[in-house]
Amino acid sequence: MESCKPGSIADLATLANLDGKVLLNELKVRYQENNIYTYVGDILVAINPFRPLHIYGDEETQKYYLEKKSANPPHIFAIADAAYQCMLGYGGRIPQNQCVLISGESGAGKTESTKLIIKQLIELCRGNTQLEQQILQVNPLLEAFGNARTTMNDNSSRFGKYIQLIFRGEHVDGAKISEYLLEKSRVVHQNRGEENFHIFYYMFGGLSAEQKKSFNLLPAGQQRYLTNGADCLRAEPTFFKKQYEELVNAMDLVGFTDEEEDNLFAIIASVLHLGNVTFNMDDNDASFVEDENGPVKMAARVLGVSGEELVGTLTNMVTFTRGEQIKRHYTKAMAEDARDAVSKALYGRLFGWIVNKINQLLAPKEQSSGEARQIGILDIFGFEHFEKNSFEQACINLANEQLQFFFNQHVFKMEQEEYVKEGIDWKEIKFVDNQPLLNLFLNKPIGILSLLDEETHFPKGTDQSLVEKLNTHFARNDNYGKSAQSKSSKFTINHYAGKVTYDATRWLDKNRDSLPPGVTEMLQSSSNALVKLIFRGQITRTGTLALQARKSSRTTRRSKRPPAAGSNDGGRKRKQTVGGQFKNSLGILMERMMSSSPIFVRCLKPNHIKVPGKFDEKYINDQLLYTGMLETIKIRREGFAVRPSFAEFVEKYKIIVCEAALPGTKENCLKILKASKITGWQIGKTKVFMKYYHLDQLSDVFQRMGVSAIKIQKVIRGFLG
Ligand code: AOV
Ligand code: MG
Repeated sequence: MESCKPGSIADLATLANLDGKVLLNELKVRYQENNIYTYVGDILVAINPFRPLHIYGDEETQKYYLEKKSANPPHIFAIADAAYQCMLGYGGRIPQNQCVLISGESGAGKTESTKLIIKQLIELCRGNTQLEQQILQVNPLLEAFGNARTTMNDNSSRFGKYIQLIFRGEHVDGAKISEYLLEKSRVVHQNRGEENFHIFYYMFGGLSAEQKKSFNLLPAGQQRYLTNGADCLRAEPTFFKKQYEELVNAMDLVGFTDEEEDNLFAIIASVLHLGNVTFNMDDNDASFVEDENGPVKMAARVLGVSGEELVGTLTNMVTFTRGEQIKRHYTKAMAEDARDAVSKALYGRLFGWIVNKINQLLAPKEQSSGEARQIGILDIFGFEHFEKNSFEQACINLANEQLQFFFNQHVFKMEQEEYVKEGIDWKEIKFVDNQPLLNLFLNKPIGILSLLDEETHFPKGTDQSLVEKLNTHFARNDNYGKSAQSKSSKFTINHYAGKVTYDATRWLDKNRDSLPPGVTEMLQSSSNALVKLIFRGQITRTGTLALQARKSSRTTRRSKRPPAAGSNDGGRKRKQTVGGQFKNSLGILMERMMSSSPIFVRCLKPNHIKVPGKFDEKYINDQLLYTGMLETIKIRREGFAVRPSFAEFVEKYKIIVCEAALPGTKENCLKILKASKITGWQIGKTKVFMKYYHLDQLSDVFQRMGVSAIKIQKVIRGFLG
């Protein structure tokens, strides 16, 4: 074990004296020397530098090219290299699908890490194909539509994504993106100091005067959807223009047509017009559009629908009672909700369509031969804790709980179970199990999401009655805290990464995510081909297009809000709730992860204020604590990262005892281990348990025996990863 000056240890699992202080100091010194990457055995820790570091150029690309991990300092490129080599089954290993799981709170550097991994993976393939260039453009494209400035991160991902790169042999053959829960509510409302999705600002920076005119766009400062979060708009026209140009370039490269791009910008423009539509009420509380020749007309024109029809669907609904047609007017608040629901649906479906389109354009070629392997990269929205936390934050934080759970399962649970099963001498390493948190959210029928669904479907359910139910059911749950005030819409959850107080206002609506009646039919008849397309079918979370049955405009439901299309028709199947869908997609994601070999990257955020050079010890220490870093280091130090079966071990190391044909038995393993003079290993019932550093030590033994270095590399690689 090493014991050198602080900051010199590339792998924390080799630390001689391990405690929280030593760990923190080690990371601090390294960070101050711009060494943002550190290993914990096979796990990479990355601390956000918040400044461009020149460590991702050609030189590094070459350095981390089919190398042994210990050959170079820790680096995100080494993770790409390891994933690539393991996927291909370098050195006689069994080729296996890989997934890189990147965790960390909002602004810690997950998305940047994802992009760097993809960049290096493409370098490793070296096919120089059009497909590779397309894949590199996917991230900037998605970020324009799916990222936004928040108080925690200037380029915050407002959706989760799992990118699968599909390989045939050494070359990439296609890519597939799965997206999780775009935060659509941001389109119509942003909290103080936050922005709408980047695309809105890029558009104002980049569209020509004629284009803006053709969409009848008012200046950005007069767009209600862009001005409700910030006191004034960020004035960075050159930056936005550059971003716009890059986006259009990316869309062209990936394969979007000019017509598709035009239609797409028309939809964005229509959302802005909708945002400017205002309502008033007559003496009977019936709403009407304030200026029928104003924004609503523009919205209708750009959307390719009739202005009258749009006004109608925003302000009233038509019901049939005993064959008679009855018009029911919305109140002002209901009309505003209807307007925002249409905007969110337009944007959300547009995003779904973009992902779907990318998947079509980058799909693996069907005629490809050979078996396909994958490397998946998971980049979700990081743990969030704002002043105000709503349904979106609850889902985001649940996803983070799930990922932490998976990490625990893999690093602590499964590994230690194997030690017990194999009967080796092992002292259990404890870890904080967050299963109770997952149960609190996911249990049926008494979990937050189930109770939310129940309340959503219950005719008399309200946000308030939901909170009351939660308070009753979880009164004795240590991870749940009800508000001290009675009749409060707030409650607190004690997440693995800290306490978050949520406000349940509008949760039922958000979970229902319904459109006012008539909207779908209206948009299906649009003269904009893209509007027509995205409302023709239901774009599902997995990016597939499933045709939706046409809904009747009949409605019998009594509600103060515009009733849900599809949830109002008695015998027909209920529309799945947002929470329910999210739960399903998390489940699918976990299955995918379980069936591949995981590689973990832990991103840490050095300070709250997003500045370079500031290592906030307390803040980092909190993150080290809640991610279980000390325990992780301990298990990597004391555990046995390399666990070949007897047969595998004998096959690879029999040269040490100078025998060409040797059966893979326990006795023969012991014979080789003793001959090699390495110490610290254990032998189980079916496997040899070795430390990761034994690989290098065995390599030295080979060297002493005069076996050529190349050959050693090949043999040793068999156990790496
Ligand atoms: P996140 O993905 O983890 O947050 P990002 O990857 O967007 O965080 O990183 C936030 C910002 O930190 C970036 O926009 C960069 O300015 C900076 N940054 C991160 N990594 C690096 C790096 N390796 N080198 C230089 N700058 C970096 V969120 O999406 O909000 O959870 O949901
Ligand atoms: Mg991100």
